[in-house]
Amino acid sequence: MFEKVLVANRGEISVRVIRALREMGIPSVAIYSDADRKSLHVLLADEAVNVGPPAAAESYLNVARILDAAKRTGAKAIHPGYGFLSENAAFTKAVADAGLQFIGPGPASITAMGDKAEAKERVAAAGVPVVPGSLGAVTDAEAARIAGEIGYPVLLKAAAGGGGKGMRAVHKAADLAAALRLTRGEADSSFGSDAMLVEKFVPSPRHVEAQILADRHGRTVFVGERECSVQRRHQKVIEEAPSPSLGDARRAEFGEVAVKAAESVGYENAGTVEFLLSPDGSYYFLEMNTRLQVEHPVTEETTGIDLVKEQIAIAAGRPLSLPARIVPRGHSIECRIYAEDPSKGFMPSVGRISYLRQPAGPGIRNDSGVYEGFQVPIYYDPLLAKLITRGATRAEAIARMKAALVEYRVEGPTTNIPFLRWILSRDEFLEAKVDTRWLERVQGEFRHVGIGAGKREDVAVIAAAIHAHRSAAAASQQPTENGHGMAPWVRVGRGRRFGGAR
Ligand code: MV4
Repeated sequence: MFEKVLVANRGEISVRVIRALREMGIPSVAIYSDADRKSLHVLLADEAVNVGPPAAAESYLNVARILDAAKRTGAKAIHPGYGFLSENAAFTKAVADAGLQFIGPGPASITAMGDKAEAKERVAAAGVPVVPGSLGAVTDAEAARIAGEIGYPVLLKAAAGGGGKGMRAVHKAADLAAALRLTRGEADSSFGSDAMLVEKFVPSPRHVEAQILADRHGRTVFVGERECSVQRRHQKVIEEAPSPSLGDARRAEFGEVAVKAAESVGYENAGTVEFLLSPDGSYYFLEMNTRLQVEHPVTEETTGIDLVKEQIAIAAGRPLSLPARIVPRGHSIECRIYAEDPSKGFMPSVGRISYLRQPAGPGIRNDSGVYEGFQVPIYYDPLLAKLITRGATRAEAIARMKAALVEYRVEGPTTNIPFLRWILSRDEFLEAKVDTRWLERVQGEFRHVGIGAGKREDVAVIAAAIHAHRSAAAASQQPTENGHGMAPWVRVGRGRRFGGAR
Protein backbone atom coordinates (compact mmCIF):
# COMPACT_ATOMS: atom_id res chain seq x y z
CA MET A 1 0.00 0.00 0.00
CA PHE A 2 1.06 3.62 -0.51
CA GLU A 3 3.46 5.04 2.07
CA LYS A 4 1.79 8.46 1.91
CA VAL A 5 -0.88 10.10 -0.26
CA LEU A 6 -1.31 13.74 -1.31
CA VAL A 7 -4.86 15.02 -1.68
CA ALA A 8 -4.93 17.59 -4.50
CA ASN A 9 -8.16 19.33 -3.52
CA ARG A 10 -9.84 21.34 -0.76
CA GLY A 11 -13.01 21.44 1.34
CA GLU A 12 -15.34 18.58 2.11
CA ILE A 13 -13.96 16.16 -0.50
CA SER A 14 -10.41 16.55 0.82
CA VAL A 15 -11.74 15.85 4.30
CA ARG A 16 -13.54 12.75 2.96
CA VAL A 17 -10.35 11.40 1.36
CA ILE A 18 -8.15 12.24 4.37
CA ARG A 19 -10.55 10.27 6.60
CA ALA A 20 -10.35 7.23 4.33
CA LEU A 21 -6.55 7.44 4.34
CA ARG A 22 -6.40 7.66 8.12
CA GLU A 23 -8.68 4.64 8.40
CA MET A 24 -6.33 2.74 6.09
CA GLY A 25 -3.29 3.79 8.13
CA ILE A 26 -1.89 5.91 5.30
CA PRO A 27 -0.40 9.33 6.17
CA SER A 28 -2.05 12.20 4.27
CA VAL A 29 -0.72 15.43 2.78
CA ALA A 30 -3.11 18.32 2.19
CA ILE A 31 -2.44 21.19 -0.17
CA TYR A 32 -3.85 24.64 0.42
CA SER A 33 -3.97 28.09 -1.10
CA ASP A 34 -3.37 31.29 0.86
CA ALA A 35 -7.15 31.57 1.31
CA ASP A 36 -7.36 28.10 2.88
CA ARG A 37 -4.68 28.26 5.60
CA LYS A 38 -7.29 27.52 8.24
CA SER A 39 -9.49 25.18 6.24
CA LEU A 40 -10.72 21.96 7.81
CA HIS A 41 -8.84 19.74 5.35
CA VAL A 42 -5.58 21.43 6.40
CA LEU A 43 -6.35 20.90 10.09
CA LEU A 44 -7.18 17.22 9.58
CA ALA A 45 -4.33 16.13 7.31
CA ASP A 46 -1.08 14.81 8.75
CA GLU A 47 0.87 17.41 6.77
CA ALA A 48 -0.09 20.40 4.65
CA VAL A 49 1.77 22.29 1.94
CA ASN A 50 0.96 25.78 0.65
CA VAL A 51 0.69 25.75 -3.13
CA GLY A 52 0.08 29.40 -3.91
CA PRO A 53 -2.30 32.35 -3.99
CA PRO A 54 -6.10 32.09 -3.62
CA ALA A 55 -6.92 31.98 -7.35
CA ALA A 56 -7.32 28.28 -8.21
CA ALA A 57 -5.33 28.71 -11.43
CA GLU A 58 -2.31 29.57 -9.27
CA SER A 59 -2.82 26.97 -6.53
CA TYR A 60 -5.21 24.03 -6.86
CA LEU A 61 -4.55 23.90 -10.61
CA ASN A 62 -0.83 24.59 -10.31
CA VAL A 63 0.62 21.26 -11.47
CA ALA A 64 4.26 22.17 -10.83
CA ARG A 65 3.60 23.29 -7.24
CA ILE A 66 1.47 20.23 -6.51
CA LEU A 67 4.06 17.78 -7.86
CA ASP A 68 6.73 19.61 -5.91
CA ALA A 69 4.64 19.28 -2.73
CA ALA A 70 4.37 15.52 -3.34
CA LYS A 71 8.12 15.24 -3.88
CA ARG A 72 9.00 17.26 -0.80
CA THR A 73 6.71 15.29 1.50
CA GLY A 74 7.47 11.87 0.07
CA ALA A 75 3.90 11.19 -1.07
CA LYS A 76 3.68 8.23 -3.46
CA ALA A 77 0.21 8.80 -4.89
CA ILE A 78 -2.19 11.68 -5.57
CA HIS A 79 -5.94 11.65 -5.04
CA PRO A 80 -7.53 14.46 -7.09
CA GLY A 81 -11.02 14.57 -5.51
CA TYR A 82 -13.56 16.05 -7.93
CA GLY A 83 -13.26 19.25 -9.99
CA PHE A 84 -9.86 20.97 -10.28
CA LEU A 85 -7.38 18.49 -11.86
CA SER A 86 -9.50 15.36 -11.48
CA GLU A 87 -10.32 14.96 -15.19
CA ASN A 88 -7.21 16.49 -16.66
CA ALA A 89 -5.36 13.91 -18.77
CA ALA A 90 -2.21 16.06 -18.96
CA PHE A 91 -2.10 16.15 -15.15
CA THR A 92 -2.38 12.37 -14.82
CA LYS A 93 0.49 12.03 -17.33
CA ALA A 94 2.61 14.52 -15.36
CA VAL A 95 1.87 12.57 -12.17
CA ALA A 96 3.02 9.32 -13.79
CA ASP A 97 6.12 11.02 -15.28
CA ALA A 98 7.01 12.18 -11.76
CA GLY A 99 6.99 8.52 -10.68
CA LEU A 100 3.77 8.91 -8.70
CA GLN A 101 0.47 6.99 -8.87
CA PHE A 102 -2.66 8.89 -9.89
CA ILE A 103 -5.69 7.60 -7.96
CA GLY A 104 -8.10 7.49 -10.87
CA PRO A 105 -8.30 6.33 -14.48
CA GLY A 106 -5.50 6.47 -17.04
CA PRO A 107 -5.12 9.44 -19.41
CA ALA A 108 -6.49 7.49 -22.40
CA SER A 109 -9.86 6.89 -20.69
CA ILE A 110 -10.08 10.52 -19.59
CA THR A 111 -9.33 11.75 -23.11
CA ALA A 112 -11.77 9.34 -24.79
CA MET A 113 -14.63 10.23 -22.43
CA GLY A 114 -13.78 13.94 -22.47
CA ASP A 115 -14.77 14.19 -26.13
CA LYS A 116 -18.52 13.68 -26.54
CA ALA A 117 -18.22 12.48 -30.13
CA GLU A 118 -15.49 9.96 -29.40
CA ALA A 119 -17.25 8.77 -26.23
CA LYS A 120 -20.50 8.25 -28.10
CA GLU A 121 -18.76 6.33 -30.90
CA ARG A 122 -16.84 4.11 -28.49
CA VAL A 123 -19.79 3.17 -26.27
CA ALA A 124 -22.20 2.74 -29.22
CA ALA A 125 -19.73 0.30 -30.81
CA ALA A 126 -19.84 -1.67 -27.54
CA GLY A 127 -23.64 -1.95 -27.74
CA VAL A 128 -24.58 0.83 -25.32
CA PRO A 129 -27.77 2.73 -26.28
CA VAL A 130 -27.03 6.29 -27.38
CA VAL A 131 -29.43 9.09 -28.36
CA PRO A 132 -30.46 8.76 -32.06
CA GLY A 133 -28.47 11.18 -34.20
CA SER A 134 -24.86 11.54 -35.27
CA LEU A 135 -22.15 9.45 -33.65
CA GLY A 136 -19.14 11.55 -34.50
CA ALA A 137 -18.92 15.28 -35.25
CA VAL A 138 -20.84 16.52 -38.29
CA THR A 139 -20.56 19.10 -41.08
CA ASP A 140 -23.50 21.49 -41.57
CA ALA A 141 -24.75 19.41 -44.52
CA GLU A 142 -24.60 16.17 -42.49
CA ALA A 143 -26.38 17.87 -39.60
CA ALA A 144 -29.24 18.90 -41.91
CA ARG A 145 -29.54 15.40 -43.37
CA ILE A 146 -29.46 13.65 -39.96
CA ALA A 147 -31.91 16.12 -38.42
CA GLY A 148 -34.27 15.47 -41.35
CA GLU A 149 -34.01 11.72 -40.75
CA ILE A 150 -34.52 11.67 -36.97
CA GLY A 151 -37.00 14.54 -37.03
CA TYR A 152 -37.24 17.79 -35.07
CA PRO A 153 -36.75 18.95 -32.36
CA VAL A 154 -33.03 18.19 -32.35
CA LEU A 155 -30.27 19.21 -29.96
CA LEU A 156 -26.91 20.54 -31.11
CA LYS A 157 -24.10 19.62 -28.71
CA ALA A 158 -20.50 20.78 -28.76
CA ALA A 159 -18.24 17.71 -28.85
CA ALA A 160 -15.84 19.42 -26.43
CA GLY A 161 -18.66 20.73 -24.21
CA GLY A 162 -19.96 19.39 -20.94
CA GLY A 163 -22.13 20.30 -18.02
CA GLY A 164 -24.78 21.72 -20.31
CA LYS A 165 -22.51 24.25 -22.02
CA GLY A 166 -22.48 24.47 -25.80
CA MET A 167 -25.98 23.02 -26.35
CA ARG A 168 -28.89 24.43 -28.36
CA ALA A 169 -32.30 22.98 -29.19
CA VAL A 170 -33.58 23.46 -32.74
CA HIS A 171 -37.31 23.09 -33.37
CA LYS A 172 -37.56 23.30 -37.15
CA ALA A 173 -35.41 22.86 -40.25
CA ALA A 174 -35.59 26.57 -41.10
CA ASP A 175 -33.75 27.39 -37.83
CA LEU A 176 -30.92 24.87 -38.21
CA ALA A 177 -28.37 26.87 -40.20
CA ALA A 178 -28.49 29.88 -37.88
CA ALA A 179 -28.39 27.63 -34.78
CA LEU A 180 -25.33 25.80 -36.13
CA ARG A 181 -23.55 29.08 -36.77
CA LEU A 182 -24.30 30.39 -33.26
CA THR A 183 -23.49 27.15 -31.40
CA ARG A 184 -20.29 26.53 -33.36
CA GLY A 185 -19.16 30.08 -32.61
CA GLU A 186 -19.86 29.70 -28.89
CA ALA A 187 -18.17 26.29 -28.75
CA ASP A 188 -15.12 27.61 -30.58
CA SER A 189 -14.62 30.48 -28.15
CA SER A 190 -15.45 28.40 -25.02
CA PHE A 191 -13.68 25.13 -25.81
CA GLY A 192 -11.41 25.92 -28.75
CA SER A 193 -13.30 23.47 -30.96
CA ASP A 194 -16.43 23.93 -33.05
CA ALA A 195 -17.02 20.18 -33.50
CA MET A 196 -20.76 19.53 -33.18
CA LEU A 197 -23.06 16.55 -32.63
CA VAL A 198 -26.71 16.53 -33.61
CA GLU A 199 -29.18 14.44 -31.61
CA LYS A 200 -32.87 13.83 -31.17
CA PHE A 201 -34.04 16.16 -28.39
CA VAL A 202 -35.35 14.05 -25.49
CA PRO A 203 -38.09 16.04 -23.71
CA SER A 204 -38.50 15.90 -19.90
CA PRO A 205 -35.68 13.43 -19.25
CA ARG A 206 -34.46 12.21 -15.90
CA HIS A 207 -30.78 12.06 -15.07
CA VAL A 208 -29.83 8.64 -13.75
CA GLU A 209 -26.20 7.67 -13.38
CA ALA A 210 -24.42 4.38 -12.76
CA GLN A 211 -21.49 4.02 -10.37
CA ILE A 212 -18.87 1.54 -11.50
CA LEU A 213 -15.59 0.31 -10.02
CA ALA A 214 -12.96 -1.28 -12.25
CA ASP A 215 -9.68 -2.85 -11.15
CA ARG A 216 -6.42 -3.30 -13.04
CA HIS A 217 -7.12 -7.01 -13.48
CA GLY A 218 -9.97 -6.63 -15.95
CA ARG A 219 -12.87 -6.69 -13.51
CA THR A 220 -15.60 -4.03 -13.67
CA VAL A 221 -18.58 -4.03 -11.30
CA PHE A 222 -21.77 -1.98 -11.18
CA VAL A 223 -22.24 -0.47 -7.70
CA GLY A 224 -25.76 0.87 -8.12
CA GLU A 225 -27.33 3.93 -9.68
CA ARG A 226 -28.18 7.41 -8.46
CA GLU A 227 -31.11 9.60 -9.40
CA CYS A 228 -29.92 13.19 -9.91
CA SER A 229 -32.83 14.95 -11.60
CA VAL A 230 -33.20 17.69 -8.97
CA GLN A 231 -30.85 20.27 -10.50
CA ARG A 232 -30.68 23.92 -11.38
CA ARG A 233 -28.36 25.31 -14.04
CA HIS A 234 -26.76 21.87 -14.36
CA GLN A 235 -25.89 22.00 -10.68
CA LYS A 236 -27.28 19.06 -8.72
CA VAL A 237 -29.14 19.96 -5.54
CA ILE A 238 -30.56 16.68 -4.22
CA GLU A 239 -29.50 13.16 -5.22
CA GLU A 240 -30.67 9.75 -4.12
CA ALA A 241 -30.06 6.03 -4.41
CA PRO A 242 -31.57 3.84 -5.62
CA SER A 243 -33.41 5.69 -8.41
CA PRO A 244 -37.18 5.65 -7.79
CA SER A 245 -37.60 5.33 -11.57
CA LEU A 246 -35.91 1.93 -12.01
CA GLY A 247 -37.29 -1.45 -10.98
CA ASP A 248 -35.04 -4.39 -10.06
CA ALA A 249 -35.07 -5.91 -13.58
CA ARG A 250 -34.26 -2.59 -15.29
CA ARG A 251 -31.57 -1.92 -12.69
CA ALA A 252 -29.71 -5.12 -13.56
CA GLU A 253 -29.87 -4.31 -17.29
CA PHE A 254 -28.80 -0.73 -16.60
CA GLY A 255 -25.80 -2.03 -14.68
CA GLU A 256 -24.74 -4.33 -17.51
CA VAL A 257 -24.89 -1.44 -19.97
CA ALA A 258 -22.84 0.80 -17.69
CA VAL A 259 -20.16 -1.88 -17.34
CA LYS A 260 -20.01 -2.18 -21.16
CA ALA A 261 -19.56 1.60 -21.46
CA ALA A 262 -16.66 1.57 -18.99
CA GLU A 263 -15.04 -1.45 -20.62
CA SER A 264 -15.25 0.20 -24.06
CA VAL A 265 -12.47 2.59 -23.01
CA GLY A 266 -10.52 0.15 -20.81
CA TYR A 267 -11.60 2.04 -17.73
CA GLU A 268 -9.82 1.63 -14.38
CA ASN A 269 -10.85 3.00 -10.94
CA ALA A 270 -14.18 4.61 -9.92
CA GLY A 271 -16.30 6.15 -12.65
CA THR A 272 -19.85 7.28 -13.35
CA VAL A 273 -21.83 6.60 -16.49
CA GLU A 274 -24.58 9.20 -17.01
CA PHE A 275 -27.82 8.31 -18.74
CA LEU A 276 -30.86 10.24 -19.87
CA LEU A 277 -34.00 8.35 -18.93
CA SER A 278 -36.90 9.21 -21.22
CA PRO A 279 -40.47 9.27 -19.83
CA ASP A 280 -41.22 6.38 -22.24
CA GLY A 281 -38.75 4.20 -20.30
CA SER A 282 -35.90 4.18 -22.82
CA TYR A 283 -32.48 5.32 -21.67
CA TYR A 284 -29.44 6.66 -23.47
CA PHE A 285 -25.77 7.11 -22.64
CA LEU A 286 -24.93 10.78 -22.09
CA GLU A 287 -21.35 10.92 -20.89
CA MET A 288 -18.95 9.29 -18.48
CA ASN A 289 -17.46 11.18 -15.56
CA THR A 290 -13.98 9.87 -14.98
CA ARG A 291 -13.76 10.81 -11.31
CA LEU A 292 -15.31 10.35 -7.88
CA GLN A 293 -18.62 12.26 -7.85
CA VAL A 294 -19.88 14.74 -5.27
CA GLU A 295 -22.93 12.49 -4.70
CA HIS A 296 -20.96 9.26 -4.11
CA PRO A 297 -22.13 8.98 -0.46
CA VAL A 298 -25.68 7.90 -1.37
CA THR A 299 -24.17 4.88 -3.11
CA GLU A 300 -21.99 4.17 -0.08
CA GLU A 301 -24.98 4.39 2.26
CA THR A 302 -27.05 1.91 0.24
CA THR A 303 -24.29 -0.59 -0.59
CA GLY A 304 -21.99 -0.43 2.43
CA ILE A 305 -19.05 0.03 0.06
CA ASP A 306 -16.49 2.75 0.83
CA LEU A 307 -15.81 4.08 -2.67
CA VAL A 308 -12.79 6.15 -1.65
CA LYS A 309 -11.06 3.20 0.02
CA GLU A 310 -11.83 1.13 -3.08
CA GLN A 311 -10.29 3.83 -5.29
CA ILE A 312 -7.10 3.78 -3.25
CA ALA A 313 -6.92 -0.04 -3.23
CA ILE A 314 -7.48 -0.19 -7.01
CA ALA A 315 -4.72 2.38 -7.62
CA ALA A 316 -2.40 0.27 -5.48
CA GLY A 317 -3.08 -2.64 -7.84
CA ARG A 318 -5.35 -4.67 -5.57
CA PRO A 319 -8.03 -6.80 -7.21
CA LEU A 320 -11.61 -5.84 -6.30
CA SER A 321 -13.02 -8.03 -3.55
CA LEU A 322 -16.68 -7.27 -4.23
CA PRO A 323 -19.50 -9.64 -5.17
CA ALA A 324 -20.50 -9.72 -8.86
CA ARG A 325 -24.00 -8.53 -8.02
CA ILE A 326 -24.39 -5.73 -5.52
CA VAL A 327 -27.95 -5.34 -4.26
CA PRO A 328 -28.73 -1.94 -2.71
CA ARG A 329 -30.38 -1.95 0.71
CA GLY A 330 -32.73 0.74 1.85
CA HIS A 331 -32.63 4.27 0.52
CA SER A 332 -30.31 7.25 0.80
CA ILE A 333 -30.72 10.96 0.00
CA GLU A 334 -28.14 13.73 -0.21
CA CYS A 335 -28.77 17.46 0.10
CA ARG A 336 -26.02 19.85 -0.92
CA ILE A 337 -25.65 22.65 1.61
CA TYR A 338 -24.51 25.67 -0.38
CA ALA A 339 -23.50 29.10 0.95
CA GLU A 340 -25.82 30.90 -1.44
CA ASP A 341 -28.88 33.11 -1.17
CA PRO A 342 -31.97 31.73 -2.94
CA SER A 343 -33.70 35.11 -2.54
CA LYS A 344 -30.85 36.82 -4.43
CA GLY A 345 -30.75 34.60 -7.48
CA PHE A 346 -28.68 31.97 -5.62
CA MET A 347 -25.76 34.34 -5.42
CA PRO A 348 -22.84 32.90 -3.39
CA SER A 349 -22.87 34.22 0.18
CA VAL A 350 -19.55 34.14 1.98
CA GLY A 351 -18.18 35.30 5.30
CA ARG A 352 -17.36 33.95 8.74
CA ILE A 353 -19.49 31.13 10.11
CA SER A 354 -20.42 32.73 13.42
CA TYR A 355 -22.50 29.81 14.65
CA LEU A 356 -22.75 26.24 13.42
CA ARG A 357 -24.89 23.40 14.69
CA GLN A 358 -24.71 20.27 12.57
CA PRO A 359 -27.30 17.50 12.77
CA ALA A 360 -26.61 13.98 14.00
CA GLY A 361 -28.51 10.85 14.92
CA PRO A 362 -29.48 7.50 13.41
CA GLY A 363 -29.07 7.34 9.64
CA ILE A 364 -27.54 10.81 9.38
CA ARG A 365 -24.16 11.58 7.79
CA ASN A 366 -22.74 15.06 7.41
CA ASP A 367 -19.78 15.36 5.01
CA SER A 368 -18.70 18.87 5.87
CA GLY A 369 -15.71 21.00 4.99
CA VAL A 370 -16.33 23.75 7.52
CA TYR A 371 -16.43 24.50 11.26
CA GLU A 372 -17.67 27.30 13.53
CA GLY A 373 -15.45 30.34 13.18
CA PHE A 374 -14.31 29.39 9.67
CA GLN A 375 -14.19 32.18 7.12
CA VAL A 376 -15.78 30.84 3.89
CA PRO A 377 -13.52 32.06 1.07
CA ILE A 378 -14.99 33.76 -2.00
CA TYR A 379 -12.67 32.03 -4.44
CA TYR A 380 -14.18 28.57 -4.69
CA ASP A 381 -17.37 26.55 -5.04
CA PRO A 382 -19.77 27.57 -2.24
CA LEU A 383 -20.53 23.95 -1.19
CA LEU A 384 -20.19 23.91 2.62
CA ALA A 385 -21.31 20.37 3.32
CA LYS A 386 -23.38 17.46 2.13
CA LEU A 387 -26.08 16.13 4.37
CA ILE A 388 -26.82 12.48 3.69
CA THR A 389 -29.55 10.38 5.26
CA ARG A 390 -30.29 6.69 5.02
CA GLY A 391 -33.50 4.83 5.81
CA ALA A 392 -35.13 1.46 5.31
CA THR A 393 -37.42 3.14 2.78
CA ARG A 394 -37.41 6.31 0.71
CA ALA A 395 -40.03 7.78 3.04
CA GLU A 396 -37.81 7.16 6.07
CA ALA A 397 -34.77 8.69 4.34
CA ILE A 398 -36.85 11.79 3.49
CA ALA A 399 -38.30 12.08 7.01
CA ARG A 400 -34.78 11.89 8.46
CA MET A 401 -33.58 14.53 6.00
CA LYS A 402 -36.39 16.89 6.93
CA ALA A 403 -35.67 16.41 10.63
CA ALA A 404 -31.93 16.86 10.12
CA LEU A 405 -32.42 20.07 8.14
CA VAL A 406 -34.46 21.47 11.04
CA GLU A 407 -31.47 20.83 13.33
CA TYR A 408 -28.95 22.34 10.89
CA ARG A 409 -28.01 25.94 11.78
CA VAL A 410 -25.49 28.04 9.93
CA GLU A 411 -25.14 31.67 10.93
CA GLY A 412 -22.98 34.08 8.98
CA PRO A 413 -23.26 33.13 5.33
CA THR A 414 -26.79 32.63 4.00
CA THR A 415 -27.43 29.03 3.00
CA ASN A 416 -29.92 27.15 0.84
CA ILE A 417 -31.18 25.10 3.84
CA PRO A 418 -34.69 26.66 3.78
CA PHE A 419 -34.84 26.05 0.02
CA LEU A 420 -33.90 22.38 0.53
CA ARG A 421 -36.67 22.03 3.14
CA TRP A 422 -39.11 23.57 0.71
CA ILE A 423 -38.13 21.10 -2.05
CA LEU A 424 -38.55 18.20 0.39
CA SER A 425 -42.07 19.39 1.16
CA ARG A 426 -43.23 19.42 -2.47
CA ASP A 427 -45.62 16.69 -3.61
CA GLU A 428 -43.73 16.17 -6.90
CA PHE A 429 -40.58 15.35 -4.96
CA LEU A 430 -42.38 13.10 -2.48
CA GLU A 431 -43.97 11.24 -5.39
CA ALA A 432 -40.64 11.19 -7.29
CA LYS A 433 -42.30 12.82 -10.30
CA VAL A 434 -39.47 15.12 -11.29
CA ASP A 435 -37.35 15.60 -14.39
CA THR A 436 -34.18 17.58 -14.99
CA ARG A 437 -36.09 20.83 -15.58
CA TRP A 438 -38.57 20.48 -12.72
CA LEU A 439 -36.67 22.52 -10.12
CA GLU A 440 -36.16 25.48 -12.46
CA ARG A 441 -39.85 25.37 -13.36
CA VAL A 442 -41.05 25.59 -9.74
CA GLN A 443 -38.26 27.38 -7.84
CA GLY A 444 -39.97 30.76 -8.34
CA GLU A 445 -42.69 29.61 -5.94
CA PHE A 446 -40.17 29.41 -3.08
CA ARG A 447 -40.50 32.17 -0.49
CA HIS A 448 -38.17 32.20 2.45
CA VAL A 449 -39.93 32.91 5.73
CA GLY A 450 -37.17 33.50 8.26
CA ILE A 451 -38.57 31.89 11.36
CA GLY A 452 -40.92 29.06 12.19
CA ALA A 453 -40.31 26.13 9.89
CA GLY A 454 -41.12 28.16 6.81
CA LYS A 455 -44.81 28.40 7.63
CA ARG A 456 -46.44 31.81 7.61
CA GLU A 457 -48.96 30.62 10.20
CA ASP A 458 -46.17 29.99 12.71
CA VAL A 459 -44.76 33.46 12.17
CA ALA A 460 -48.16 35.01 12.78
CA VAL A 461 -48.62 33.00 15.98
CA ILE A 462 -45.19 33.99 17.30
CA ALA A 463 -45.71 37.65 16.42
CA ALA A 464 -49.06 37.68 18.19
CA ALA A 465 -47.55 36.04 21.30
CA ILE A 466 -44.70 38.56 21.40
CA HIS A 467 -47.14 41.43 21.00
CA ALA A 468 -49.37 40.12 23.80
CA HIS A 469 -46.39 39.69 26.10
CA ARG A 470 -45.07 43.18 25.38
CA SER A 471 -48.47 44.70 26.00
CA ALA A 472 -48.75 42.85 29.31
CA ALA A 473 -45.22 43.91 30.35
CA ALA A 474 -45.94 47.54 29.44
CA ALA A 475 -49.19 47.47 31.39
CA SER A 476 -47.45 46.16 34.52
CA GLN A 477 -44.42 48.47 34.01
CA GLN A 478 -42.20 45.40 34.39
CA PRO A 479 -39.15 44.79 32.24
CA THR A 480 -39.36 41.60 30.21
CA GLU A 481 -37.48 38.62 31.57
CA ASN A 482 -34.85 38.62 28.89
CA GLY A 483 -34.57 42.37 28.72
CA HIS A 484 -35.28 42.45 25.01
CA GLY A 485 -38.96 43.16 25.08
CA MET A 486 -39.67 39.65 23.97
CA ALA A 487 -41.70 36.79 25.27
CA PRO A 488 -39.68 34.94 27.94
CA TRP A 489 -39.41 31.86 25.76
CA VAL A 490 -37.79 33.82 22.95
CA ARG A 491 -34.13 33.83 23.96
CA VAL A 492 -31.48 35.64 22.08
CA GLY A 493 -28.25 33.92 21.32
CA ARG A 494 -26.63 30.98 19.70
CA GLY A 495 -28.88 28.24 18.49
CA ARG A 496 -31.67 29.05 20.86
CA ARG A 497 -33.92 30.66 18.34
CA PHE A 498 -37.44 29.50 18.30
CA GLY A 499 -38.68 27.56 15.35
CA GLY A 500 -37.09 25.73 12.47
CA ALA A 501 -34.13 26.29 10.22
CA ARG A 502 -33.21 29.80 9.30
C1 MV4 B 1 -29.84 16.08 -23.71
C2 MV4 B 1 -31.13 16.48 -23.28
C3 MV4 B 1 -32.19 16.15 -24.08
N1 MV4 B 1 -31.99 15.49 -25.25
N2 MV4 B 1 -29.69 15.40 -24.87
C4 MV4 B 1 -27.37 18.47 -20.41
C5 MV4 B 1 -25.99 18.28 -19.93
C6 MV4 B 1 -25.34 17.33 -20.86
N3 MV4 B 1 -24.53 16.42 -20.15
C7 MV4 B 1 -26.46 16.64 -21.55
N4 MV4 B 1 -27.66 17.36 -21.25
C8 MV4 B 1 -28.83 17.06 -21.85
N5 MV4 B 1 -28.74 16.35 -23.00
C9 MV4 B 1 -30.76 15.14 -25.61
N6 MV4 B 1 -30.59 14.49 -26.77
C10 MV4 B 1 -31.24 17.17 -22.07
C11 MV4 B 1 -30.10 17.47 -21.34
C12 MV4 B 1 -30.30 18.17 -20.11
C13 MV4 B 1 -29.93 17.63 -18.88
C14 MV4 B 1 -29.32 16.38 -18.78
C15 MV4 B 1 -28.93 15.88 -17.56
C16 MV4 B 1 -29.16 16.61 -16.42
C17 MV4 B 1 -29.75 17.85 -16.49
C18 MV4 B 1 -30.14 18.37 -17.71
C19 MV4 B 1 -30.76 19.62 -17.75
C20 MV4 B 1 -31.12 20.13 -18.96
C21 MV4 B 1 -30.89 19.42 -20.15
